[in-house]
Amino acid sequence: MMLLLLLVSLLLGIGGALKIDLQTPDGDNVRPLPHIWTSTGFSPELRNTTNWTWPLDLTKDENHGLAIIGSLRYGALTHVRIHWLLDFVNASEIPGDEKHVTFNFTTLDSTVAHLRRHNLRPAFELMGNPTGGTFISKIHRRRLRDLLLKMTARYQAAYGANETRLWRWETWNEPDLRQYWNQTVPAYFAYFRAVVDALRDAGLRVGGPAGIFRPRHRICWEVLDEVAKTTNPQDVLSFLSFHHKGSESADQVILGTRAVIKEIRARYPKLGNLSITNDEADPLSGWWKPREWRADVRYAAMVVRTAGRLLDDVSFLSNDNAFLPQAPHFFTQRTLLARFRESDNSTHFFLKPVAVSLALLSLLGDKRIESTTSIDDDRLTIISGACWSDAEDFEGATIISFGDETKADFKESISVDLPLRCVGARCVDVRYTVFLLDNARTNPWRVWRDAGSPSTPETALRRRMRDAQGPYRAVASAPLTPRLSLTLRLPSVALVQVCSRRDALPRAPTNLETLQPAPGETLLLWSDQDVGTRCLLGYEVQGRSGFDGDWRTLTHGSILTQWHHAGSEQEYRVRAVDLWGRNGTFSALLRPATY
Ligand SMILES: *[C@@H]1O[C@H](CO)[C@@H](O)[C@H](O)[C@H]1NC(C)=O
Ligand SMILES: *[C@@H]1O[C@H](CO)[C@@H](O)[C@H](O)[C@H]1NC(C)=O
Ligand SMILES: *[C@@H]1O[C@H](CO)[C@@H](O)[C@H](O)[C@H]1NC(C)=O
Ligand SMILES: *[C@@H]1O[C@H](CO)[C@@H](O)[C@H](O)[C@H]1NC(C)=O
Ligand SMILES: *[C@@H]1O[C@H](CO)[C@@H](O)[C@H](O)[C@H]1NC(C)=O
Ligand SMILES: *[C@@H]1O[C@H](CO)[C@@H](O)[C@H](O)[C@H]1NC(C)=O
Ligand SMILES: *[C@@H]1O[C@H](CO)[C@@H](O)[C@H](O)[C@H]1NC(C)=O
Ligand SMILES: *[C@@H]1O[C@H](CO)[C@@H](O)[C@H](O)[C@H]1NC(C)=O
Ligand SMILES: CC(=O)N[C@H]1CO[C@H](CO)[C@@H](O)[C@@H]1O
Repeated sequence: MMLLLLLVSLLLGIGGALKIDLQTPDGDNVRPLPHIWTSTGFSPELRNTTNWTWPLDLTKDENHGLAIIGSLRYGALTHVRIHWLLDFVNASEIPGDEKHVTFNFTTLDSTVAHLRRHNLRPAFELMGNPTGGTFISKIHRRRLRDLLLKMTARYQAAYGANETRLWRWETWNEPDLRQYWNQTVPAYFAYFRAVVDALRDAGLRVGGPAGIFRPRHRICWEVLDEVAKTTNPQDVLSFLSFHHKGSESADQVILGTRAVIKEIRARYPKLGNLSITNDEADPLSGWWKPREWRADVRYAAMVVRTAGRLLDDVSFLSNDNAFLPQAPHFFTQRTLLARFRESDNSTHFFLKPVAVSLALLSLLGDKRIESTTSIDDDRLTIISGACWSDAEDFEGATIISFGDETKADFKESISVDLPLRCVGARCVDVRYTVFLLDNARTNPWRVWRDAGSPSTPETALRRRMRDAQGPYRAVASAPLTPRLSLTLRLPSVALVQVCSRRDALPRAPTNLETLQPAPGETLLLWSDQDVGTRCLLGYEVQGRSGFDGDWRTLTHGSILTQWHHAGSEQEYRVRAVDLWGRNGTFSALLRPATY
C-alpha cells in the first residue's frame, strides 16, 4: 500500500537534469543504502614516543576526542580502527614457568568501554605483541593464541557474542611495512594462521590482510594465494581489506580502489564471494602532513565524494582521520577535530567541516533512492537515501558534494534549481530543510586565521570558531515549495532533507553526560538513538544553577548531539524539537559530577 508518494526532482542549473524519485518501498525495488562511510581510525599518540611501555593507553585528549566524534549524531561514526590494541594488554611471566603468562586487561577494558559508551565499536586490529618474542617460536604462538582466546571470551561475556561479531576483527596493519611488522615473512604467516584459528575457535572471523598491495608487497599477495587455496575462503577471512590513498586527490582514491579490486577479483576468482574494503581510503598518505585543504570544506567534500562514488564497489570504507593534530598544525593534519592543547587539563577541541559532513551523511536513510543525472559536471557527487517508519512516515535526504579536489574558489559556484513535488495522501504537511557546509559560512579555520592564528585562542574567539562549525541551516523548516534554488560555492556539501509529518513527538534523548576538557567549561554529550526521528529543528539545551531555580534555555537549533558550554550549570536537560516546532520529551536531568 502506498500511502505516500514523494517525487522530488532536482534540476541543476547548467544544462542537465537530475531526477530523484522518492517513493514508498515497493517490495523488491528498494535497494539498501549501506552507510559505508562510518569508520575512522588512528594510531595512539603514545605509541609514537620512543619510551612507551606496556600497557599502552590512550591519552586524556584521545579519550575526549573519541567521545566528541562518537557524539556527532547516532550512526555518524560506528567503528574506530585503532592500531596496536593488543599492546593495551600487560603480560607478566612467572620466571622459570614459560607456560604461564598472565594478562592484565585493565587498560584495554577501559578503552573498549569508553568506545561503547560513545556509540563506537572497535575495528579491532589484532596488532601488538605484549609477550614479546617472534611468532616463529611455538611458545610465542601459543601465548598469542592464549591471549586471543582469553580476550575474546572476556568481551563476549561482557558485551554478548552478537555484539562482538559487529566489531570487525582484522589482522595486523600493513604487514609489508617495517614500521608496522618488524618480524620475518614466515613469522607473519605463523601469526596469520594462529590468529585465524584462534578467532574461529572463539566463534568469530577475522578480516585482512590490511595491506597496500603494491607489486613488491609480497606478504599481502601471498596471504591471498594462501586463502585462495583453501576449500572455503569465507571460513578463513570475513572480509578482504586493503589500503589505497591518493596524492591529494579523492579521485585517485576512487579510481585506485576500483583498480585494486579489479586486480584482486581477476587474480583470485575463488575469492569472489569475499566482501572487500579499502579501510584506509584517505586522499593523502601521511596523517601528519599539514595541508590547508585538510582544514576546511575541501576535505569534507572529498570524503563525501569518495563515499558516494564507491557505494557499489566496497562493503565499507574507512578514513584514517581520528588522529589529533599537533601544534602548530592545529587544523591542517588528517584529523576530524582541531585541537589547541594548553596543559594536561586544558584542551580546546573544534569540529572541522569533515566531522560535520559525517553528521549530515547520517541523515540519509538506509534505503537507496536512485539518482541519475545527465549533468556533465563531474564535480558533483550525489547520494540520496530515505527511510520509512512502520507508520509509513517518510524521512529522506539528498546530499550533494560539490568539489574539485584541493581547489577552493569563492567565485566559482554552481546554481542548483530544485523543483520539489509531492504526490499522495501523506503530502499534507511535508516539510523540508537545507543544510550547507562551505568555506565562507562554516569554516572555523578561517575564523581563527582572520584573528591572526593565535596558538592560544581566547574565549571570545573560541566562541566564534564554534559558531562557525556548522552545519549552516540555509532553510530552517519550510512547507514543500515547488521550487528551491541553491547556490553552491566551490567547495560545498549541501543536504536537503524532506520529511512527512509524524504523529509521534520526539522521544527523550538518552545518555546525557558532561566532560570537562578545559577548566570552567562543559562539554555536553547525549544520544539520539531513541529520539525516533531525524527530522529536527534541533536540540534545546536547558540549564539551571540551583536545584529549585528556573530552567533557562542555553542553546537551541543544532542537530548535533553535543554542545560546548563556556560555563557550567548545576543541572542540565535536553530535548529535541521537530521540524514542525513540536517539543519532544526532556532527557533525564544531569548533575555534573563536579558538584
Ligand atoms: C616519556 O618521556 C617523556 C619525556 O621525555 C615523559 O614526559 C613521559 O612521561 C615518558 N613516558 C613514559 C611512558 O615513560
Ligand atoms: C606490567 O607487567 C609488568 C611485568 O609483570 C610489571 O612489571 C608492570 O608493573 C605492569 N604494569 C602495570 C601498569 O601494571
Ligand atoms: C592490572 O593493571 C592495573 C593498571 O593498569 C592495576 O591497577 C591492577 O592492579 C593490575 N591488576 C593485577 C591483578 O595486577
Ligand atoms: C543473537 O543473534 C541471533 C541471530 O540474529 C538471535 O537469534 C539471538 O536472539 C541474539 N542473541 C541475543 C542474546 O541477543
Ligand atoms: C619490533 O617492535 C617491538 C615493539 O613493537 C620491539 O619491542 C622489538 O624490539 C622490535 N624488534 C625488532 C627486531 O626491531
Ligand atoms: C559463493 O557463495 C555461494 C553461497 O554461499 C556459493 O554457492 C558459491 O559457490 C560461492 N562462490 C564462490 C566462487 O566461492
Ligand atoms: C589536572 O587534573 C588532575 C586530576 O583532576 C589534578 O590532580 C591536577 O592537579 C590538575 N592539574 C592542573 C594543572 O590543574
Ligand atoms: C516548546 O517550548 C517552548 C519553551 O521552551 C515554548 O515557547 C513553545 O511554545 C513550545 N512549543 C510548542 C509547540 O509547544
Ligand atoms: C618520537 C617519535 O617517534 N616521533 C615521531 C612521531 O610521528 C611523526 C610522524 O610519523 C614522526 O615524524 C616523529 O618522528
